[in-house]
Amino acid sequence: MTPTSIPCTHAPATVGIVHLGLGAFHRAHQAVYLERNLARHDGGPWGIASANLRSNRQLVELMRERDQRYHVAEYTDSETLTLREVAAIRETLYAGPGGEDLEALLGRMSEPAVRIVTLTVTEKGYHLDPANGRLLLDAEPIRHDIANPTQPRTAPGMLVEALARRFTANTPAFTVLCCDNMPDNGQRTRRAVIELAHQRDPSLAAWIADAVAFPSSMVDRIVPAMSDVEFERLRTLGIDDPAAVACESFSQWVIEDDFPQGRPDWQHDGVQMVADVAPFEAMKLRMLNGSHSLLAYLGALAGIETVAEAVGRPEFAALLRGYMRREAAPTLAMPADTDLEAYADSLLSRFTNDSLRHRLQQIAMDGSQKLPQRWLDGARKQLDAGGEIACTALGVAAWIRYTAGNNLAGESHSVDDPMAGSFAALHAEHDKPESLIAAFLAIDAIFPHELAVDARFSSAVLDAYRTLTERGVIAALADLDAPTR
Ligand code: CS2
Repeated sequence: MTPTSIPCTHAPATVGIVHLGLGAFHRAHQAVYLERNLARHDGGPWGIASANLRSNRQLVELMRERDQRYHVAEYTDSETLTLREVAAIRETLYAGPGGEDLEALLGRMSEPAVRIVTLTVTEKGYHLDPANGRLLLDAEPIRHDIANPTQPRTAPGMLVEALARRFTANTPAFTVLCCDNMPDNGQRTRRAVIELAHQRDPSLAAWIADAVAFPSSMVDRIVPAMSDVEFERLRTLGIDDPAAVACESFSQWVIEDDFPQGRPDWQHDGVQMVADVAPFEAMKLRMLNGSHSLLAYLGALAGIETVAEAVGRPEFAALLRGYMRREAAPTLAMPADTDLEAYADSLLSRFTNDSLRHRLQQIAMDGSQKLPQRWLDGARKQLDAGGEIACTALGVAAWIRYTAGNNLAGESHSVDDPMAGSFAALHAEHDKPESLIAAFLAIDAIFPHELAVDARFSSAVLDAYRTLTERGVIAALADLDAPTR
């Protein structure tokens, strides 16, 4: 394989954006768009200061040691690779437990030159009730931030403290750009910040409501967690970079154009700046992420490890085609020029990219936070319209079975979810499928009441659960009416 290399040659940028959540996704997505922007302008005012809030001090240190430069390996397939050097992140900070940089981070967020704060803190980082989007005022980290507003631990707490400082200093507000996979992610972030600010000072909450823009965005790029195998592969290509990230070559970013304090001219860097992100967000969440979660739980129960391995099996590819065509696409209201069939085909082809070794276990994480927007919003729409929900119900059944902590062959896996403890308790308490399914569907932080009490939904989930546990994944997939097979 001969990679195409894109070195970084632009002048250093000054910091105009603070990012919360210095994970692999941020480094392979937003930072790459900014890198293109800085390359076009030979630097400029939109460099990024990027902070980790919960873990991974080591990455912050690695980035510092390497003068904040790292590589992004973009795979089209196992033969085609672009190696890009990125220097858009100008500063890295660690504000997690024992985080010595919290004050430096809040200081940065208070500077007039910082006009945008972007976030990738995952769904659970907002501490919202997944079903209704309200701030969980009783969650321990939020209680901490209410009691210690100037020493916040959560992303909403940091936004509120930084905005409070700007309010007091009469500095114009920054724009908050959420880049996590949630519907109406701008509105959700806004609500979290305003509800938290209200606990502290209603006049601060009123100022935020009035002065701060929270545009929504849809982000898309498959960026698996880095593995030793991938680091080794990059070493054989001459890239010995412990801060490197590998991803697919595809990338998409759709942003609601609402930046009262200005923004980079992203429209020239491949970003779609639009008036309304909602249709794109729903399309991506239900089609791409919804398919991912189907593969994650059904694949894991069948003992499959990666996305490419799963879609390489005809019955899983048929599942995704059937789900996207019959259950996800009918719930979407897209601009006229969107071709959902072509979108579904492109997703299937992206999933077959076996260079990525995208592990199902990674996608299976945090199901409680993901199910509502990936499957349940669509299922409600389908039921209202008299549409099909068989694949979705099978997914829900597989997720419930997955949360027991082992697959159908009895091999154990860890259940990484903020609600894992409650799931384990439900499995211990209910040994009959009827009562187990009823107990799970009664979790109102995940399942909206109308759906939980809809007999068409609950009986489909129960039937699918029985088929899965009595006859296995392949039989359950064969039972789906999948005419496209
Ligand atoms: C995945 C996403 O881990 C997951 O839940 O579905 O991270 C997915 O790879 C990205 O949203 C793709 O843009």
